[in-house]
Amino acid sequence: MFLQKSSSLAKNVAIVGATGAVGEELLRVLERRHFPIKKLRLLASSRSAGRSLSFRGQSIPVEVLEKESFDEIDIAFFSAGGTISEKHVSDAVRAGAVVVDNSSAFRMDPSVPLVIPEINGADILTHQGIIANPNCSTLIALMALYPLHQQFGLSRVIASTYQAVSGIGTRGIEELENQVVALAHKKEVKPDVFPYQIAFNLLPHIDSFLDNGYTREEMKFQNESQRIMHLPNLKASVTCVRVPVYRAHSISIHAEFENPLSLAKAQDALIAAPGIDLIDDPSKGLYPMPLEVQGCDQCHVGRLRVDYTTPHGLSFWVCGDQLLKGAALNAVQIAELIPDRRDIGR
Ligand code: 25A
Repeated sequence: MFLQKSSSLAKNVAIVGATGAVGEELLRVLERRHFPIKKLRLLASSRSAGRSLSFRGQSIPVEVLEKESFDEIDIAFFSAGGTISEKHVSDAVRAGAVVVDNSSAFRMDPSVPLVIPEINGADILTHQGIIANPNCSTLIALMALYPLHQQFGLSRVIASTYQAVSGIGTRGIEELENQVVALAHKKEVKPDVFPYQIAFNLLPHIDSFLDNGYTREEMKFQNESQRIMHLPNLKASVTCVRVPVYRAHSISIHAEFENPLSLAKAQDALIAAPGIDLIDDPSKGLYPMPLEVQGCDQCHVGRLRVDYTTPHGLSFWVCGDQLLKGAALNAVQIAELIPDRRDIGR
């Protein structure tokens, strides 16, 4: 269900991890969507001491994150990773802020809504101080899966992800850049952030391995999809792969549905859905690609075809900018829907 934007009362906003890949993108998204801000506080670790970031033509100093950083803050975006969220989100909530958390720390907490505004925006109304932003590859995949589910009733998903290095922040982007330059100069590379060389390679390993042979990242797809689409029985078997792409994720999806479907109906459902563009004319060489979707708010869907190996199956390919819809844009869209305190009598 789509919620209306909340009123345009100006808010005091904090960004934790403001100097990171998502933090800097948050600043740009807040600026271009004219998010009503009274005071903006930028927070990071002591590594960023002395830095300033530009927002709406002003230079704003970065402060070191402390327990007291959230006094008078209405909305706090957390984009510094799970460990920082686990440690500091409670400080922000205690100070009266509503937290939009980009990490995985609270995503499976039943008291915390996990939200993609185009899919389950109304869940925001149940928040108790924290709203979680979903995993980036799950989020991008669901932008296409959900309108198809509404039309045909989703029952099972098999997917492979092609995840950009930006998914682990600025250090991932720097590592790919450094390795490409080193290899171009015939120098040896030493992996630091990723377990193996990422340049000119593929790593079928994101997050840690579980007893069932899947990685944590792979299980997030099923677990988070169930919560977001309110489909507790949905099954998903996923392989997550890190690829040497800078900032857009791609997902190859085979989806099975309960009801009969046709290609034309599936195309119509995707064309009518918010937040996605159908780019699908292979005869003209038109299909989504991570380089093309970079910098776009919309996710791109294409290579749509009926899966002839199973009844009621569709195969397709989705690309989305991981730092935008996969993180900063979705977080700001959530913040735009948070009711003002006076509206909910806090
Ligand atoms: O735990 P997770 O969920 O796996 O997340 C791990 C990291 O992935 C990024 C983000 O890294 C996060 O820290 N990330 C998380 N979700 C993401 C998503 N959806 C995502 N990236 C993409 N998509 P990042 O480098 O992009 O941003 C880190 C921000 O957090 C601030 N920070 C770190 N520790 C902090 C802290 N803030 C407060 N207290 C702390 N203890 C960090 O600020 C940055 O803003 P900074 O001042 O520490 O960082 C300035 C530069 O230093 C580099 N850096 C970051 N961590 C380290 C580091 N250098 C060396 N060692 C480190 N451990 C960054 O490159 C940054 O530019």
